[in-house]
Amino acid sequence: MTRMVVLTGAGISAESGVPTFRGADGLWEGHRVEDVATPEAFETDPDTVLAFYDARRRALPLVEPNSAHRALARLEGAIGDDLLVVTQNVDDLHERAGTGNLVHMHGELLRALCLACGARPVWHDDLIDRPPCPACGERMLRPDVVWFGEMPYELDRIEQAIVVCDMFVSIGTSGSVYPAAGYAALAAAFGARTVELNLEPSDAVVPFDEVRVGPASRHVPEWVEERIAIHRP
Ligand code: BV8
Repeated sequence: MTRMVVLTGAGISAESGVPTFRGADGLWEGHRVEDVATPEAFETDPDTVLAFYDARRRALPLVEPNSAHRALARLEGAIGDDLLVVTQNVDDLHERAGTGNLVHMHGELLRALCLACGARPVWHDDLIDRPPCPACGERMLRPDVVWFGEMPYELDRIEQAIVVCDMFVSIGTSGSVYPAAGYAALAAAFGARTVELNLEPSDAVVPFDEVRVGPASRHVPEWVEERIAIHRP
């Protein structure tokens, strides 16, 4: 069986209506990334940061998974534990499409992180009013999202899957943020075939073996159907 790791970025959610980080104006919903996605920003201006994430969390129920998310869930249905999806996205569209083997390496909009006790409760409401932590009662909750300069989640699990995979597929990411941006080169170094499905080719350090340029809603279902046909007994 072909063991696969799929890395997704903001581009897979773009057609669901979730803005990517590097939109036309290079801003992220009117903000510079440094002003809303760093511990320093949270330290100096917590209300701006909390309001930014509250707005994104509130927008989530208004968007739906698209055909690319659903295709990856179908692929997991076909090959099970031979597929691991690693997402840089903090939305819940992979889960809502049915993907189960999933790592949110940059955290989740629908979780909070308590700075007093470390609890990571599922969280759907605003944080701007400093609600109490369900575990300890302290009013020190922040978004459970990995900011720049912070350690991403489950790096060992991700790297262990990459070094043994036969195929690494990068979908909808500019490959601009590390350590995720180094994963295709790591997979290639361990002999995997690397594939990129992206609206435009990313400037990868190590070129992908195969690149399909265009929207995820077209390329991901096509590629998944090809993979399922190969696996069909
Ligand atoms: C860390 C959560 C210590 C926030 C995000 C070397 C090694 C390690 C670290 C570094 C390093 N060099 C520099 C660093 C530091 C830094 C970094 O990489 N900086 C960059 C700017 C150079 N990295 C960190 O701080 C990370 N932590 O380093 O810890 C460490 C040290 C050593 C080893 C391990 C750890 C933490 C970074 C996490 C920051 N948090 N997100 C939130 O969401 O609110 S980052 C955020 O931007 C995303 O999660 C993603 O990771 C990143 C890039 O976004 P993309 O998903 O790629 O989206 P983007 O808009 O850029 O591109 C969209 C793409 O989709 C485009 O290519 C477009 O063409 C395509 N597209 C658009 N529409 C479609 C489409 N494709 C298909 N179909 C479409 N319809």
